[in-house]
Amino acid sequence: MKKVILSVAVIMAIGLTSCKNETKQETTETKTEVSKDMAMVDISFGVRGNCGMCKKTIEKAANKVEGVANATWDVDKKKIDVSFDDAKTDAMAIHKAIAASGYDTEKVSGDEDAYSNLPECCQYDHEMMMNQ
Ligand SMILES: [Cu+2]
Repeated sequence: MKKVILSVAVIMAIGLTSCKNETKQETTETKTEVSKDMAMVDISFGVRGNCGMCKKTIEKAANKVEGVANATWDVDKKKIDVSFDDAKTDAMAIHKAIAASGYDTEKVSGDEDAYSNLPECCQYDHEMMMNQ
């Protein structure tokens, strides 16, 4: 009798686990469909910076903005490409987030405190040409 109860419990546990897995998969699929429907906007604008460390800081700041899907800064061109959901944010919010991390953009100058806290090699020239 105990064995029967045990095997019933095992079957139920397996059943529950597989149910959970199926639910998870469905949720993922739904999410993918939603993101396909989102209106993504691509923009690019100038951002001053020097090196790979700047790249990390700038991209991290841009990616932190809710609605930003992807941000890539080009060290040679001093330019960032950003894809974002324009229902959630706008270009100005991204400019401001990057400026708050210490970096000049075309529209907003970098926060001075954040700039002075950057590693010395990252303290770029404020006269530097950008968006080349
Ligand atoms: Cu740097």
